Amino acid sequence: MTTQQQFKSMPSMPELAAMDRDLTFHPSTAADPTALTRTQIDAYNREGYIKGIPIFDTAEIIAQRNFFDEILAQVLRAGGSSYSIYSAHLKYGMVYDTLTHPRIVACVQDILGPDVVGWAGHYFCKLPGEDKIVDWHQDASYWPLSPSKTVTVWLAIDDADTGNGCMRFVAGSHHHGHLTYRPSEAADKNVLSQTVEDAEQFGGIVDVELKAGAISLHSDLLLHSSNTNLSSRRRCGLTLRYCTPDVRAIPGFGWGEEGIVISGEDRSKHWGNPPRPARDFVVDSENLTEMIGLGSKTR
Ligand SMILES: O=C(O)CCC(=O)C(=O)O
Repeated sequence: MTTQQQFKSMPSMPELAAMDRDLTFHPSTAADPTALTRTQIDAYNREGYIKGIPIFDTAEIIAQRNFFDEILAQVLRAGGSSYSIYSAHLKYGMVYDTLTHPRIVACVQDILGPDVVGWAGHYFCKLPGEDKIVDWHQDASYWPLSPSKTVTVWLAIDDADTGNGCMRFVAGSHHHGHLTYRPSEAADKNVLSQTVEDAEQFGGIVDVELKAGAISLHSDLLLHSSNTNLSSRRRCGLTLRYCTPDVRAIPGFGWGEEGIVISGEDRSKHWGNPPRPARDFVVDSENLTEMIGLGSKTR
């Protein structure tokens, strides 16, 4: 990766509104699951999520955490925010390896089928005592992708619970299509930019407490959020995003270029399939500012 490396940009709200996107839920039709149970897949289709799947053992998640501690320290030293480490699968070999990790991909294949593109790795790290929230939103609402078939794996780097701002899901809300939102205001203290009001009208709210090393999976149409972290403990999650190769990235924002064909085939060669980055801990200071997207709102 050179200093000329460009990462994807976020479409504005008017640009998103002008896009012709299919934002309806596409249930999993995968047959013969190997990692998940049929009951879990049925729950994903019905509720829009699955939670509490152990992936990494203690030694493995400590290695993940040590790695993240290092890059977070670099980013904070450079003036970045703990939410600004996005497109991380293109920046760090460790994140590429996590995105393509067989135990995680097996769960994703049980939902999406054998052809899988991994298109993002983004850390959402709530520092201790932080008053920011992630307001109620649907991921697909932000993304220049159609149809809405992305599954997010949220990997707990730290233990996540109601005390430090774990994820919250509205069960079944993915069946309501694209929900109306308003632009968030400064008073909302939202890390992102969209706010869906009165989330509870779309279903029951579920706190997604996870032990470090475990994952949840959620549909890109599921309404979700997370509260402040007023505890003295950090809460970091690595979001890994996956879709089937028939999903199209609307041109002009660099999203198609970032997708890795992890398994099966991308017959139309729509996705860029970039190579594994060599870099791990050492980030040269010249391009750190660009890598962490200082000043730009990320998603
Ligand atoms: O980690 C969080 O608090 C929010 C993550 C999120 O919004 C997502 O995974 O789509």
